[in-house]
Amino acid sequence: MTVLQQTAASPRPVPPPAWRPRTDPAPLLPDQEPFRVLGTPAARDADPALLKRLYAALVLGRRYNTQATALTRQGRLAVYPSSTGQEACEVAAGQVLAERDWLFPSYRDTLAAVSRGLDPVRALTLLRGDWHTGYDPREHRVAPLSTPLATQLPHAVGLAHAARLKGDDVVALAMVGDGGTSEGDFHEALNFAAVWRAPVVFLVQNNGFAISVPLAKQTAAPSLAHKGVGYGIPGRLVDGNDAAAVHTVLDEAVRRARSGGGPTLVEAVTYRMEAHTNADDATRYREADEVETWRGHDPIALLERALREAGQLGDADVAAAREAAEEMAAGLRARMNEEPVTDPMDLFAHVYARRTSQLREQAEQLRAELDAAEETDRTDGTEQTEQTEQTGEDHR
Ligand SMILES: Cc1ncc(C[n+]2csc(CCOP(=O)(O)OP(=O)(O)O)c2C)c(N)n1
Ligand SMILES: [Mg+2]
Repeated sequence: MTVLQQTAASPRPVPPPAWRPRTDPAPLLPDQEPFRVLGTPAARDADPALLKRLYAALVLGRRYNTQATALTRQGRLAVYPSSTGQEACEVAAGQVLAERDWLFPSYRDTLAAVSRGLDPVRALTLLRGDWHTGYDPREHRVAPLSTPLATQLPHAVGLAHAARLKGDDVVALAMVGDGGTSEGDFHEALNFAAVWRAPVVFLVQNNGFAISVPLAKQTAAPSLAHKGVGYGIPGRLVDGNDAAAVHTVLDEAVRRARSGGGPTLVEAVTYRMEAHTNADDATRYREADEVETWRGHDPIALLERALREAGQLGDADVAAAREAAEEMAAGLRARMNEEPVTDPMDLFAHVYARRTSQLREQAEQLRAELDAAEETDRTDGTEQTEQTEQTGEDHR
């Protein structure tokens, strides 16, 4: 019995015509296999200058990841969620947007923000635990690196929708992990984006894990790209380690959004090569063989091989990319080794436009404690000097 027959025979009111699907779901369905460019005939059509730019950015990005991880071991960085192995997604996301567009990264997407032009040290301020976001989001149009999962997605939709209402030509690209697609915010963001036809692109980096939870325990969906279909959003599946493919798919999605075509959900299939962060031990929940298999699908090696085979990259280019990466890493080390100047009172800055009574009270309490500590230091210092003068002792 169809719904119509059912309603005709029953005393229930006939639903309005809008119950019918308004969109043919077929074109929304993602391809069965992730889209690839490198090693396929599509590589012949790719712009060699773009591919070389992506290659240099990948080499730089990998070095950024290894350097930031080293800084956690040296106690210079509290935590670093590395994107090693995911650089193709990071770099493509960082470079595909126009200057007027907005990027909404998660905590793992520092590299995307840096690829978009953000200062590498400022990008790490939050992860060093020094200050709030660490950078002015308006400078490069990069929203704060979001630690609460998926909360950046409704923000991206709101910004994109507001921009369109104002007549501004702005696209928002929002990044989220596979685990983040189980969050309510993910679903709310997709629904609003679709209903409003907001100029937004969702990039899901499916890196196989949400900390220790593998994808198979996270979802029973055919793919994460399929999750768009229920909202009327087309899903695209792409090889997340193929920088040329990720850039192509994101570029198409950005163009579509810009021309009023609405949102796209892109799932990039990739792999988290390192532990979740430096605070995690991935050997407790996954096999070394799996990691080795993915090492054979390394985003830098894939692009380097394709470019070399096409005669578009030589030893000198590779050496230049590596040299630039070492230079960046040396600069990052030097600057991260400087002692940061912080004011504990900044804890209360930029939380609310107008401070709540509780926050005012807490700020006053902290101010009093800091003043008292300063006073103790000062009197201790004076007593120490007086003692030294009296006894002639020097406690160095
Ligand atoms: C709302 C919320 N719930 C839980 C957490 C704790 N948490 C931090 S990272 C993480 C896993 C996220 O996995 P995924 O979305 O796949 O991103 P990935 O770390 O793999 O990039 C969880 C559960 C959080 N940060 N925010
Ligand atoms: Mg993940």
